[in-house]
Amino acid sequence: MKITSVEFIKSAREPSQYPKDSLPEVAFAGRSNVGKSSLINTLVNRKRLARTSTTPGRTQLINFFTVNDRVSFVDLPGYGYARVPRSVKKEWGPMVERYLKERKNLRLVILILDVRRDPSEGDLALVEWLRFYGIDSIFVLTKIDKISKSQVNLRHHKIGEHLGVSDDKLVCFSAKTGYGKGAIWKVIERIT
Ligand SMILES: Nc1nc2c(ncn2[C@@H]2O[C@H](COP(=O)(O)OP(=O)(O)O)[C@@H](O)[C@H]2O)c(=O)[nH]1
Ligand SMILES: [Mg+2]
Repeated sequence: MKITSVEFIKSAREPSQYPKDSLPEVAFAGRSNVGKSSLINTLVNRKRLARTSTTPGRTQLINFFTVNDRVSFVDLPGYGYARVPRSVKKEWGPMVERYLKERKNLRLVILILDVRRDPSEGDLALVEWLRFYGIDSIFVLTKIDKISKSQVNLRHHKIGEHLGVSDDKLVCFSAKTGYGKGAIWKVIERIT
């Protein structure tokens, strides 16, 4: 998709604060510091739309963006960062689950994983919710520039098995090289 406009709409904690529009929504989820902001920025060709890594784990709100007045990107709060206060951690689960459960606009969840790491507890909790609520999803294995091609292939296979998802749901990506950007847009375009 050729990007003509990207607009930050608002931050929200609960459904009454979500935008009132009916644009199809793609939500991005992942452990803090996994590269979620970098992925969003790469997809929309912006350097600093979604804030990259200042204090990981601090974004604890749901952030809504509109792309080309045609699709909304939703940046869900990251999880699993040790230095986040307990009160904030406790809020994460209900806030995210409620969004997944109640948001009518939601069409696709993109769960981002570090290609070098095994899925965390938070990742697995999300996978459970996605299955339970029957939400369409794909999994992006990011930071592939950090390991060799043969290692990427091994990890791709291993993570697929761990999550119990088929290969076509796992997309390799690098924010550094842009690899995988086209494949992810293809999936997004299908739902817009
Ligand atoms: N080498 C490499 N570094 C990345 C990639 N994606 C993100 N990073 C780095 O990982 C750190 C966390 O990225 P960020 O996008 O802020 O993660 P977030 O907390 O999930 O939003 C930053 O230092 C990024 O520059 C990638 O594909 N390759
Ligand atoms: Mg971020």
